[in-house]
Amino acid sequence: MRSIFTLLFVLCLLPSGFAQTTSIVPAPESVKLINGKSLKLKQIKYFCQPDQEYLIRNFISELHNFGFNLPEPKKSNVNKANLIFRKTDHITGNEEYSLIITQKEITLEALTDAGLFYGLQSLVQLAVDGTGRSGLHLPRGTIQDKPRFGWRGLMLDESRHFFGKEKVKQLLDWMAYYKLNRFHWHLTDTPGWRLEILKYPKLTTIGGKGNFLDANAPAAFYTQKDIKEIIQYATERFIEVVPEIDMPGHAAAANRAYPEYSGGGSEKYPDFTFNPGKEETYRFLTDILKEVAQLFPSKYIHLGGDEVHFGNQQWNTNPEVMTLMQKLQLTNLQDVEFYFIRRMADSVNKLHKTMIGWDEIVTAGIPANKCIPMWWRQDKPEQLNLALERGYHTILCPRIPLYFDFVQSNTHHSGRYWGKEYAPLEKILGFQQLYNAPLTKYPNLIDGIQTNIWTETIDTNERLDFMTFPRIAALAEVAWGKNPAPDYSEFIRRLQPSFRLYREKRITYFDPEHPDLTPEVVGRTK
Ligand code: TNX
Repeated sequence: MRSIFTLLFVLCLLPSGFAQTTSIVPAPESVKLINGKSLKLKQIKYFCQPDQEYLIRNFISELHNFGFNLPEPKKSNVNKANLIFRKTDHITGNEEYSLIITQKEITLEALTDAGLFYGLQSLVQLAVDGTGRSGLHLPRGTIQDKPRFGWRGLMLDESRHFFGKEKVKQLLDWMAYYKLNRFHWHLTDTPGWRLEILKYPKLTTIGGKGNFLDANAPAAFYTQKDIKEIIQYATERFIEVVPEIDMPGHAAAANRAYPEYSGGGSEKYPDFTFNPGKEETYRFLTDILKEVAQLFPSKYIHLGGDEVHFGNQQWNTNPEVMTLMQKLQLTNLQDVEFYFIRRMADSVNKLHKTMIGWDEIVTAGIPANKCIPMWWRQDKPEQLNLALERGYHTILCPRIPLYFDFVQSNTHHSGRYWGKEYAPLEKILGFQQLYNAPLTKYPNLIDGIQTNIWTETIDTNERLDFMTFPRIAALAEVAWGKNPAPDYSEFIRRLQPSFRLYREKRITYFDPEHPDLTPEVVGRTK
């Protein structure tokens, strides 16, 4: 029945001709618009199941947030409604939706609430691009849409600098606007431990002090209550929050609080590691992970595992590590590192979660179904190949072009370069070309892509904005969209409504078309 209606509808469209494009970012899979009169709504009259009314409420509050003037939405019967939700199993993808806008009403169909949510996000974007803010002006037509990748992530490092709840919520709002769905939260590292652990309060009272630029900054961290609030906020936006507790390296903040578990460091990175030779270390860390597992509903816990060689030299002379090596016949420090990681992966498993780690873990000997590596070292393609050959589901977050602490224009001086390489918008849009070989050879193992926003050089909200916007939109374009080569100037055209919103919301974004109008927001250095 439905397909006959769809067919009739499509036939009706034909004579009037199509305008194919909207400004939606990321670009939907298929858009067919009809020229001519748009749909104008002064008030939303909705028809949906009671357990989906929250979606309408959130939709309206998002529109209010963007300055739309709309009265309270009204529940109606299906004949009088102008916004109709239908859950249907004709649609099979978890995040897929179909949107039909006629002269009278909007019909939104999806299999899941997530799909309905993404359909509403597209509506918000259409409204933002329409005329005025009193009521909604929407073009007529149909949109069929589903994401390319299931994992569309953004990582924020709040150890180097702490931004706090309000900024995180704002980032989550924008993630939702662009249909990103994983917030990876880097909560522990050398400058500060940012997550309250009830069993070990010194982690935050002592470990929470300081940041990358100022070791004496007052303690800044999230209480467990704050964390629950953020998770709730993210969940309403269909974003999963994945915590990272970095180990055995990047552990100096924890070691300041509980030196008894420190495995030492190097001259440049003092107290960088936990002590892998001590049973008590595993108990300590497992206790921490128990609280983390209870607090975060995500089925993943990220254990880091990166750059251990920066500061594990003291393991060589540590009697406990030497005893461990003898007992287990481990021949070098990397064996010790991997032993540590396997044990902690087991701990995560016993908590009924799956471990994620940086790409160093690929050779640690963890079974393929028990962890997910994130490939970040673009200069080590062999590490990605190993991961895929060994059957690991993998997430791609190569520094070039997905590290937003790298500059986005070669006129910029604050932030990282890799030799002469950096991370401009065009490179992000060209992600498929850059990594075509693994993407085409292992489409079923690459679960998605993500940006990592490391914050050694990002010390203010303004600079965080400057490094994030509009690159976040380009990330979404390649994470959700199926076009293997989005056209740069067409993308810039589609970004115009975003730029308008950024200005209204006082986001200090970088305008790649007018670099002279947006002077570099620089970070302080040590
Ligand atoms: C490498 S990416 C790191 C981080 C730094 C980042 C700066 C990774 C797993 N480790 O600790 O913040 O480079 O770009």
